[in-house]
Amino acid sequence: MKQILHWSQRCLVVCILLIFCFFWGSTAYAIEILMGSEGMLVFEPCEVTVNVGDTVTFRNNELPPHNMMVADHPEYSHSELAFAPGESFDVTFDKAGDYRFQCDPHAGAGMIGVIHVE
Ligand SMILES: [Cu+2]
Repeated sequence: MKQILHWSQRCLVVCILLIFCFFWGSTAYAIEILMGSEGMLVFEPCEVTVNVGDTVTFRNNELPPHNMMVADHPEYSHSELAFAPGESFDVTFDKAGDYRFQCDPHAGAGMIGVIHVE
């Protein structure tokens, strides 16, 4: 019984995060993405829309280390792992497109995202 509660609570948290991702994806304005937010292996928000030339800040939150690798775009990737709390790096997107990215150590846990540059 205790295990069922635990499982359903985890499911609820995941559902809430997915809803947040959906809404933030459509109405992003503050361009900062937290890595490992609220003790979950996620980028938050995990989907943002920015304009060409905008800079996105990736900031360490919890469960480090994290990095940010953009599929097929090493020029936007940050392979170095961030270990320190609050550590951050900036990435400027100078070409339009949809950029899927992941945290290499945690991609298997679902730490992935997408940045739409328009
Ligand atoms: Cu990570």
